[in-house]
Amino acid sequence: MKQYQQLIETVLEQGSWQENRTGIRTLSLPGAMMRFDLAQGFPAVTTKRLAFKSVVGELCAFLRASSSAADFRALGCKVWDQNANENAQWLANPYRTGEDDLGPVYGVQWRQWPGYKLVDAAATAQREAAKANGFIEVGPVDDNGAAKVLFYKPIDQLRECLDTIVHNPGSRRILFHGWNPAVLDEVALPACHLLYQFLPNATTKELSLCLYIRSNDIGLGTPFNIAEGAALLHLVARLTGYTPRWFTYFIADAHIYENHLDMVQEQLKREPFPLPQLVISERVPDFAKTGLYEPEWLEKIEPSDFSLEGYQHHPPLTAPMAV
Ligand code: UFP
Repeated sequence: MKQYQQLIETVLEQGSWQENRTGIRTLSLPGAMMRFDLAQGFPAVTTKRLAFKSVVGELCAFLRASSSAADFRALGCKVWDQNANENAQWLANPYRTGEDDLGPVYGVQWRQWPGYKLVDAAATAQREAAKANGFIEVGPVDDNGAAKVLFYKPIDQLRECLDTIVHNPGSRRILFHGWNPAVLDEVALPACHLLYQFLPNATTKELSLCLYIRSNDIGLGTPFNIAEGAALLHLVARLTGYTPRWFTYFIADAHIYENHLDMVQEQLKREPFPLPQLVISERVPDFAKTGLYEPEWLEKIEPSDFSLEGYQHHPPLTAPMAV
C-alpha cells in the first residue's frame, strides 16, 4: 500500500485549499490514479487498521439494494447513520420517508436502476421488442401531441455485467453506473464511487476492474473504497470463473480534510506491512471449479463470507467524518 502513501504525499505537495458544502476545508487535487495488482495481495491499508467488517457489511447491503441505514447496521456497517439522520439538508428533503431512510443510494441503482422507454403507440415492433426485453407497459402518454406508450423496467446492471462476463467476455461494454441524474434530488448522498467497468480476459482467465470516483475523502473514504472495490472484484471473479487481477482506481476530486491532516501525516511515518490475502468462504460457489453459474450469490453472500488472512497493521487512527 505504498501507493496510498504516495497519494497522500502528492495531495499534500500539489493540492490547493478549497471550500465545500461541509464547512471543513480540504486540500484538493484534481485527478489521481492508483493501480493494484490483486495477484500481489489484497489492497488493505496497513498504516492504520482497516474497518474490514464495515467494508464488507456495506458491500453486502449494496448488493441487496438496501436504502435504509438500519439494513447497513444489521450487516455490520454504521457509516450511513450520520448521512441518514444528521445531515440537515437531507432531514428537510420531502423524499425522506423517516428514520434511517437514505433514498435510492448506490445499491438501488446497481440492482434496480429505474429504466424507462417512451415508444410510439403505432410502432408495434418496438413495443414488442420492449416487452421482450422485460419492460413492463405502464400506459399511454401524450408526448407533445404524439401518442406514446411508457414502459418501465428496474434494471439489474450488476447482474447484467456478470451475464456478459460469462457469455461475451470480449465485450468492452461491461459496466454499471451509480450516477442517475433522475434521482439526485431524492438521495441522502449522490454516489461518489460511480462507474465500475469489468475487463475480463478470456485467454488468461483474469478479470480486472476500473473504478471512477468523482469525490474521495483520502483520510477516511479512500482506504474503505479501495477495499470495497477489490472485494467486489474478488466476488465477481469467483462467480464467473475468473482470477481477480488489476484493480485501477481513478479519483476526480482527491481531497484531504483539514481535520484529517494529523491522521494522514502520522501514516506517512509508518512503514507499510506486506499485504494480506482475501479469502471468500468455501460455501460461495467457484464457477471455475463447479462450472455452474450461480449469480444469485450476489444477494446471498454474507459479510462473514469474507475474511482477511495475514492482515498486519499499525494501530488504529480515527478522525471525524465530514457530513
Ligand atoms: N466519500 C468518499 N467515499 C464514499 C462516499 C463518500 O470518499 O464512498 F460515499 C466522501 C467524499 C466527500 C464526501 O468528502 O464523502 C461526499 O461529499 P460531496 O458529495 O460533497 O462530494
